Amino acid sequence: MIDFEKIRDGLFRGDRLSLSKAITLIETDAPDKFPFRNRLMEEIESVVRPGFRLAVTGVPGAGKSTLIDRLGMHWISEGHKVAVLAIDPSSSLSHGSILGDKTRMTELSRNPNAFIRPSPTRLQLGGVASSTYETILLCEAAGFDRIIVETVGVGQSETLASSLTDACLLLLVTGTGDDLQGVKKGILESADIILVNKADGENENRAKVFERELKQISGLWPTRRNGEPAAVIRGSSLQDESLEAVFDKTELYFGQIFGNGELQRNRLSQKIVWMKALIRKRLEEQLHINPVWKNAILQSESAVLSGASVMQEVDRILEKLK
Ligand SMILES: Nc1nc2c(ncn2[C@@H]2O[C@H](COP(=O)(O)OP(=O)(O)OP(=O)(O)O)[C@@H](O)[C@H]2O)c(=O)[nH]1
Ligand SMILES: [Mg+2]
Repeated sequence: MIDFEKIRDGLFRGDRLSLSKAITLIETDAPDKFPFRNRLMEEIESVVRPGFRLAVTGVPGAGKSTLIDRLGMHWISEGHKVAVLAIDPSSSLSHGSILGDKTRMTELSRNPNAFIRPSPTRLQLGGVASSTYETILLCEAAGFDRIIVETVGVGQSETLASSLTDACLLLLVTGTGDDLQGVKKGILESADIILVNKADGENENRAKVFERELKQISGLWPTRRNGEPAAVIRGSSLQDESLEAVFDKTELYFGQIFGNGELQRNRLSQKIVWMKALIRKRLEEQLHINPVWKNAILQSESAVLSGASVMQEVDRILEKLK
């Protein structure tokens, strides 16, 4: 049985175990827990806490987790509380939490002001979007004011990342197919800050060239929410001082979009995305739990097995639901 009050009160106190339980609750697929899940989100929805949400994206192995470890520790040193969520659209195919297994956030994972949650494994991409959005709200309600979403930069995940966060930091690495021909245009153009990462050792010179090339073309892309082209920088997680530029640019970007109202506007449109995702999710759930719908579908199943038209049965069911 769920001790709802205990989870909720613990969450508002900033207790990490309660936060974990709350996230597990919103990811539940057990119908008897749906009323608790819905009540929790109703109570959380109106809680507005100041904070920033950053997506960190890049191909597998680009150095996302390593960088997040450094960035997270930097933010904590400035007095913030940091939550890191991983979403991995490919894991819904392999049914494994790829990012979760490989987390390289050794310092952050030991820090009491950090909370790290690997990607949900069972959910489909659509479900991942709404549950990650809800997880962000839960983390903020628990007092985490800097949220980082780590996501692999393939296919749909950039759109997903921008529908969940305020800014997108893209990591590129030379010599891994991440040259100007190799990176998809859409991925480049959806980034607010581009970091040419692993600019160290043998890679250093190539990274400099790549940074220059990116700077030359970034002015041709649509401007970002701060009214400027994407910022292009280079750095290495092995050299702390080179990450100052990442820290500064991120802070600057947050300040700019907060100041010009774009952050607030973007969050409002995210609410609409969330609402639509929830409508789809709740309708789908109703198909499985509402006795009237379940029966109607069962009846149509046997009708089709006895030769009735699928199209007519679907129309008949939808008619009933009007
Ligand atoms: N030389 C160098 N290696 C780095 C740097 N950052 C990360 N690495 C190494 O690159 C490898 C991958 O780093 P991760 O941080 O796990 O990369 P990731 O992007 O989170 O990988 P996935 O979660 O699997 O997508 C590790 O062996 C890191 O030690 C860097 O700045 N320079
Ligand atoms: Mg990682």
